[in-house]
Amino acid sequence: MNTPENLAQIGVVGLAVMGSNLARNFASRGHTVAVYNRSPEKTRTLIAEHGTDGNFIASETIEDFVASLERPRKAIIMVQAGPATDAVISQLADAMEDGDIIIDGGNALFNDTIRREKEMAERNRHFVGAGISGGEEGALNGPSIMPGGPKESWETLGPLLESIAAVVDGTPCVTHIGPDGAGHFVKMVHNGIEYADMQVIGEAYQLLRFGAGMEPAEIADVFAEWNRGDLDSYLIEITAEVLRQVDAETGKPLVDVILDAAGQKGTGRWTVKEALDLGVPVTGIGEAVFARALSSSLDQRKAAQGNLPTGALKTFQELNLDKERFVEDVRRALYASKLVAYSQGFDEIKAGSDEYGWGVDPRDLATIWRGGCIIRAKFLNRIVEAYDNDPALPALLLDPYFKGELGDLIDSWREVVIVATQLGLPVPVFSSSLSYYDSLRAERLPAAIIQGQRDFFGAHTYRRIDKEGTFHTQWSGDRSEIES
Ligand code: NBP
Repeated sequence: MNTPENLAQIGVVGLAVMGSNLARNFASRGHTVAVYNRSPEKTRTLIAEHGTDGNFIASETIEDFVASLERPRKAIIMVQAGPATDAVISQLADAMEDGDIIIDGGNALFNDTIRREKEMAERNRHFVGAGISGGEEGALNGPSIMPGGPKESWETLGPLLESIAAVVDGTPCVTHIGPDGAGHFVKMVHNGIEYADMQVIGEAYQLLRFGAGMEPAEIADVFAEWNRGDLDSYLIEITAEVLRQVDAETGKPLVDVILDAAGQKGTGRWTVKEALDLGVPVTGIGEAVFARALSSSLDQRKAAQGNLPTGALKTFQELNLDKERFVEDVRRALYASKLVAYSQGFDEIKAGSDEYGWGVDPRDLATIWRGGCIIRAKFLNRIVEAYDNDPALPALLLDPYFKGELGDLIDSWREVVIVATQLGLPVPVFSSSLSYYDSLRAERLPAAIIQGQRDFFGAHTYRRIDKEGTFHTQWSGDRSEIES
């Protein structure tokens, strides 16, 4: 029988990579942690290996697990997203009582979170969908946490989550994002931005390796150097580590023996699908998702390799490029493309927040993404400042600081896209981001032609720049214009 003194403040269900590390994190901050996993072996392993690192209460049934939690009970689910999460929610809700809090820390689709919260509210259970970023290391030492759900749950949960989150400049990387699915929506877009961030780094590598002909170890030094400037970030840092790694079996750089087919678990794809529904052009994230898909189309790539006309390509030497200058140009192109991806990601978050009535503050996100998560970067401080200066900023790119940066970056960015084309090297995010940038600032877009075509074949009408109203040209008649 559990007495109030030996009850757990928090419970974790699902003790695979993320759950076991999160449970250890809670225990290391002095909390008593209840732990449960469907197959008891994982629970036993956790207790055998780390049971003495803190106070754990291990259970082998969900009922015992729930009974070991202090009221209101708080249990974080860290199981596979989808049906497994629904199964665990249902078991927990059955064993819990009114006012208890179920937190889903997995990568759930935000629409599922909205549905689950409604279902739980009907049963007087609080449900909080919380995005957790930082992978295994973050879960153990301090992740970035994006909880949604009811504000009143945050009052109870806040201090617990703050105690395990990463901390930057004294601020924990967690805050209440907004109601129901807001937390998981924001985590989804975070992951989408992560896809774009990884891809632009990949494109920079590709240009230095197969354009400038640099070796992986030399490129690792370049990335390490970049990590001391504006691009200072976790992803740049680990890229240098990956590039330095030598394969023990072959003695080759590890990057040369890894199959170049990128995997994905779905959050990038969801970001793009949702952006399509919201009508927000997240071209950088979209190209990054498609680049992974293309890389994995191995049969198609094999059929095309050496088998399609290239046109008159040039070599790096033929282009008479200075290597040092080119490296700097590539850094600038990467930075500019990354800026576009973040600007687009924040646009999607604003559109989602408006659509679902969440009231998400973009400044909060830039703040809690500074530590713990995969896209943590020095650059996020600048985003915080941008929203401090103008909370209603129409686009991140229009912030005066970033505009100034773009003024310094733009010539190199254009040059790199031109050179990549001449070398025949793919730079989908560098080039599409530049097109997005040029589209955004264009005085006139070819959309006028599209409106003309639509009116021609489907009488879809158009608006004019010089007067109010909608108009139609009688294309199959005398081609006079009528107001419709
Ligand atoms: P996995 O996503 O690999 O899931 C494994 C866990 O789910 C095990 O504990 C397993 O129990 C449990 N599980 C399954 Br599968 N089906 C179940 C069911 N029907 N009932 C109960 N439990 C079930 O674990 P993970 O990689 O630790 O990730 C956990 C969550 O965190 C996921 O939603 C993931 O997307 C998210 N996430 C992961 C990362 C990361 O870096 N890995 C980062 C951020 C978020 P068993 O042991 O009995 O099979």
